[in-house]
Amino acid sequence: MIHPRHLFEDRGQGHVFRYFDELPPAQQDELTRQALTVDLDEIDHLVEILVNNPADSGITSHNVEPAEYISISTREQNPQQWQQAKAAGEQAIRDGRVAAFTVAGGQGTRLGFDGPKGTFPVSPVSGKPLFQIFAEKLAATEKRHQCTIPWFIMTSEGNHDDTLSFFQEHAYFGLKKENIHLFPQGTIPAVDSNGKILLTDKHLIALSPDGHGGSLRALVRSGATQIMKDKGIDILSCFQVDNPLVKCIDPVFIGFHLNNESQLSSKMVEKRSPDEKVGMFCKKDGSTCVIEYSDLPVELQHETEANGDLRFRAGSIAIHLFNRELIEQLGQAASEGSLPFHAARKKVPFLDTEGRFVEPEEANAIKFEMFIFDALPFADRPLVLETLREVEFSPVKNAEGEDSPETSRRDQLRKFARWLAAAGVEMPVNSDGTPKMAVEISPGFADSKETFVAAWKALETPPTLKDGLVLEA
Ligand code: UD2
Repeated sequence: MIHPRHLFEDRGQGHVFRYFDELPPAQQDELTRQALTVDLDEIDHLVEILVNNPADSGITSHNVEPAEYISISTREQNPQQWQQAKAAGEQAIRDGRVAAFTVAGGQGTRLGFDGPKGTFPVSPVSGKPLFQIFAEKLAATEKRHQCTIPWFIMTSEGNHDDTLSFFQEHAYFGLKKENIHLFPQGTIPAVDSNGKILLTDKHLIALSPDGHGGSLRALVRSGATQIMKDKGIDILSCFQVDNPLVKCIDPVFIGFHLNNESQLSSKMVEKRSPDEKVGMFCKKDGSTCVIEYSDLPVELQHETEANGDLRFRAGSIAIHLFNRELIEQLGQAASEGSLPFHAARKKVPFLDTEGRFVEPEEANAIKFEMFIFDALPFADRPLVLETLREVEFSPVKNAEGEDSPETSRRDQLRKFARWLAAAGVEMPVNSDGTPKMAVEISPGFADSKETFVAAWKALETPPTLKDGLVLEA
């Protein structure tokens, strides 16, 4: 076999092995192992199209319009359609056709939390971590529908071991270990502005996760799609690790997906302002897609309709249903028709030509990432369903301000207060709608307003509401 050193030299990337001869054998092995993971054809291609000849996004007011979506208002106008969707979704869940998938490979730098983000304590009273909230929601669905929901979790090289240990230490939060599948996503080297692969040490390539879009490749490579196939699972319910309000498995959404014979369905909420940093569902050259906030011209983001609503208001909350076949098709590494890469300029510490370690003050490198929503233009009959932000979206992204632990805690408490109110228990609230007492409802007790009302009414002696109460199964 040709040593990767020669392959790198042939592609003008021989500097990666500059220190090879002086390295101890273990470090030579490590560098060789890393080098073997690098697809040099792919790097050449990305450098050519994203570094040497970057094209602009090509997005103008002439080729982009808002995507169509099923408005939440149709739930009142056509309740039968929504009930029928729910029944169809529940049937698919009972038939064992659905698995869950969490993308949890991100580095979580904005939150400033040291550890995998899924281990972040997020529930408002008991401080349960995000992973536990999801596990309890999945367990509740399994119990209700007498089914098994395999759970796939994509980690990254940087957090895989810590994530696995966390699940082991907590006995998989009561789920069956054999139904939880953790696998790391792929990596890709960062390059400098001349397209040269960066080193972070004499024996280490500057590798970073290949974006949440890397999940499609990782699902195929890890054998997850094969497991799904063997179990007769054809729908994957995908969500991000940062949002405790997510309905991990939503029968209504699944029903709409099935009834529409969609290969890929997504949820949206109305953007809270033109500047909110979420991607928007659009149609570009006739295909449904998500355009990131940084790529849609600002004037389009501010456009309003006659009634004052934002024209591009369909914000992506990164909740999708994928048909297994679409993942199998798009997850073939570096195939024609696989997801495109995006380039981002970032600060990446590196080893300079003199072998000195440099921590740059300015962006010095280009990282390549795929985005999962770029599968939309490849999907047959994509569907976008509206949901309510207060019901389903309050992520933990930033240490402070919007989308922070504080706002997520507030939104969880408000949601629980609304469930209590629906059961006839009014909680005193502050002027901003936040309850004066912190009461938490665990997913094992109830995981929706309807199930809460039923569970509360079934209690022989309902507990007295007090600050710090946690309702458990
Ligand atoms: C994402 C979306 C944004 C909006 C928002 C909603 C992109 C580019 N933007 O913004 O449009 O939908 O979410 O919350 O997606 N992850 C990986 N591997 C990676 C990178 C990320 O698994 O290589 C995971 C990460 O663990 C997290 C999710 O993907 O669960 C989102 O990552 P992010 O926080 O970087 O995305 P954000 O908030 O910029």
